[in-house]
Amino acid sequence: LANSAELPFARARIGTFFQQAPSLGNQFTADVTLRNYLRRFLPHEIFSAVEPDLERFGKRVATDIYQLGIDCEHNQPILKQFDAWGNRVDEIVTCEAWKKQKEIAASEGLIATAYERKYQQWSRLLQVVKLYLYAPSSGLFSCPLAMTDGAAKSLEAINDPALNEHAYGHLISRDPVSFWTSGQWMTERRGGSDVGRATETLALPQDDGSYLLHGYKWFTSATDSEMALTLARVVDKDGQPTEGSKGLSMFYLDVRNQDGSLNNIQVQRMKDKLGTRQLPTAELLLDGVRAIRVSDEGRGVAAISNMLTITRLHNSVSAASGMRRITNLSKDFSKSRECFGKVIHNHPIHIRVLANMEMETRAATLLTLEMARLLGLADCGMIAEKQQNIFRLLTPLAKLYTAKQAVAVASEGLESFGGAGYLEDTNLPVHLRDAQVLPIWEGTTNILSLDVLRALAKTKGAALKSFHEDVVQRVAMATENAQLRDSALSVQQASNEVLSFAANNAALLEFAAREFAYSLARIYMGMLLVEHAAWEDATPQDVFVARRWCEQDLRPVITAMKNGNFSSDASSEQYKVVFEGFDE
Ligand code: UCC
Ligand code: FAD
Repeated sequence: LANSAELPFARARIGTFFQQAPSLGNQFTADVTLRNYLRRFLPHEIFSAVEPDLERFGKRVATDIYQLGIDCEHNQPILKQFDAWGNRVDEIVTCEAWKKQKEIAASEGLIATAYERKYQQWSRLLQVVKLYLYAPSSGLFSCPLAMTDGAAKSLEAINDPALNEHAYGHLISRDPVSFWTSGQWMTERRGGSDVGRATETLALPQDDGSYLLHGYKWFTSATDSEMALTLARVVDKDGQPTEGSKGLSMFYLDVRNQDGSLNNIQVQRMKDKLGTRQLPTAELLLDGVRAIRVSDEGRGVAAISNMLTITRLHNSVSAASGMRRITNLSKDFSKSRECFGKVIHNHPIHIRVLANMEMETRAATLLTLEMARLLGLADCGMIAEKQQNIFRLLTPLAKLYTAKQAVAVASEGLESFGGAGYLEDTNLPVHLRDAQVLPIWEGTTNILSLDVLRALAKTKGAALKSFHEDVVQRVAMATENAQLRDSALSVQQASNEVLSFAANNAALLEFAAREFAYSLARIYMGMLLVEHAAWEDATPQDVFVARRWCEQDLRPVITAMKNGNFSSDASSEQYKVVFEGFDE
């Protein structure tokens, strides 16, 4: 090059090559699994009626709402504790994008859709589909929506005329001005898992039938909400509370008084979190908060479990849709980035990575949609006892398993971008930081594994029996299909093995609870994938995914259940492994 102006680094200084940022297409039309699930289950006229709205929304979540979500991450909430004159104000300052998300949530009917029941038992599924499209672009506004939905479901069940008028109508409103969100304040300093022992908050009865709450709530997310449901211990006439779970009752409270001042709540500080930084999470001192008891005395845990059922479903929605989002971004990037003379989607091992992400996403999506379908039946009083048992069992299974998948897929997704996946200004690391909360809040993996055992105990084993019958029956048709026969049989076999493990090892189930829960989750997902692949309009890819899942993901189940490493000896051996040399 004779002329220095022609040298690539002379003028541009940094060279001429730039990477192409990944872009998002319509998140509804591109999602074959989601669309086909709806086509498979929804009555044709309902699918036709809702499809245009879902297509429109699928575009929005990839454009204006996506941008708002990014803005929420860049403009995180802060706590303004004092005004310029020294007055304690405890104002949680949120950004415009966060406020806009609230308006969108109302006008898009993200809560209302489930409660208006315009499409009867399908209404819940349609709500969940919109939430699924929305969550990854929501800037974590999905969190207040989860709790709002849980509160709406609880208040709907309580059906108190005064509360219906005062609060329920706001929770299910489509009017952005009147729409409220709710908090769910359970966790205290002494522990978030063992709520029964940890809750110190006292409820002092008042002459008018209300209560004043005194306590300290250690984690409260979406603290900018208008209302909350919480737990506290009613003190008796001698001023004594009842200890343990049976002393807890559930309370409704307004966060603010009518004049806008806080309802004797002090926001002590904001949590400094790894992720979910878009979302205000605070510690609250309750210093005489006026509240209404909305459960029978001592039935607080049972009452708030109805809320947990909904928020745990939302957790699965966020997990599945988070996987969908990072997978879509990774796919797009794989079509532009070149390495070793090829665009990376042409490297077989890279396509295998993407295929694994896609398969995990499909399995999580089917399980989540299935949960929504069952909940829709329950909402409308149409659920059979057997399905109710299955739903009870699937709630912890879906939450715990999809949350773990979401972390793994987000991590793989970041790696698929190489170094760019680690850079904050690509807006990619947030996927991993936000995914990591999914196995922690709404019950950790251990707690939910134990909840699976609770569900079995509560139904005297009927839940597991119903689960097994459902699995066996729903893949039965696929045993007639040459391509799916082996997969169907291996799902049935895995279910048999797990059932027999449970029957023969009752004393060891607590130690084995995680493997037991993972096994059940993988079996149910395997069944759903096989059933989906056996559908008349299934694609060859559906068949491939079902077969791959049954070949690879069921095998560890059978091995773990068969090799009997859950004896009490194994437990004490593992204790020794953990603490070898540690205490010296
Ligand atoms: O983390 C939180 C909010 C985060 C932000 C929102 C995110 C939403 C996701 C959105 C994604 C973007 S709120 C805090 C969440 N905290 C938890 O999940 C608590 C975890 N701990 C547990 O789940 C424990 O298992 C406890 C607290 C339920 C255990 O309490 P107990 O008192 O030891 O439980 P018991 O004695 O076994 O059960 C008491 C009653 C029983 O009813 P009866 O007396 O009729 O037999 C149980 O059957 O409660 C019933 N029960 C349940 N019912 C207990 N768990 C359940 C359940 N899961 N479903 C139905
Ligand atoms: P612990 O209960 O102390 O658990 C510690 C470890 O012990 C865990 O790994 C757990 O699995 C294990 N463990 C406990 N018991 C057992 C057992 N019996 N067997 C085996 N293992 C066990 N809470 C709210 O109420 N409202 C909110 O809005 C809210 N928002 C949150 C937001 C964020 C970002 C986070 C991170 C948390 C939030 N939480 C909220 C709290 C959350 O629900 C709790 O952190 C969670 O339930 C765990 O409680 P903990 O932190 O006290 O852990």
